[in-house]
Amino acid sequence: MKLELPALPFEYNALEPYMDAETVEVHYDKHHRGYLTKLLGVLENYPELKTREIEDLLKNLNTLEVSDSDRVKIKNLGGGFYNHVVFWEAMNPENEKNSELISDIEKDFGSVEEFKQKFSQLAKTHFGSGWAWLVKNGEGKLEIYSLPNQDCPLTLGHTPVLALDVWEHAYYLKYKNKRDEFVDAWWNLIKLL
Ligand code: MN3
Repeated sequence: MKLELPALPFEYNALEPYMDAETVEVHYDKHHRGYLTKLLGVLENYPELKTREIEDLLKNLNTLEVSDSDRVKIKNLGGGFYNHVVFWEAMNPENEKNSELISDIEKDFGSVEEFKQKFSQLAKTHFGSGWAWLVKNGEGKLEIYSLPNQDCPLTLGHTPVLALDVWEHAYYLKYKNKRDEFVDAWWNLIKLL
């Protein structure tokens, strides 16, 4: 994916009532856009990196020829840009059940319900800002974990499948401090399962 903000694949109000239009608008147009804008600012010093794809930058984060402080910025801002794309795509109301993903989940977690419980638990108990992730590891097996801040599984050599943003900006306007309610409601937006 190029370093350009993809259009949100649905209207701001398309996720009501589980995610309110104001939250989606601020989250996409301010937070998500802001990560990309700031990333491009950092990359002004590295013209060659500006031409590369975001996945490439995050996979090779630890070997990029940049200063240590810029590496941290690229991790935070590049992750912030990429992670939100995964987040929005997974909630697209046009998504259809993905039978291949469902059978992989059944193989690796027993059942979709067991998977949802474990993933929800991670999202609810992650301390501070971060994300819950479902990824495919290097052996092609599904794994779940949470990561802090905007850390991205691509940097660990994993391929993101599903992502749930548990930064307060993802839910605070509607759910206030009740992250648990937000996590439970979020599954209604995941048509893939
Ligand atoms: Mn966010």
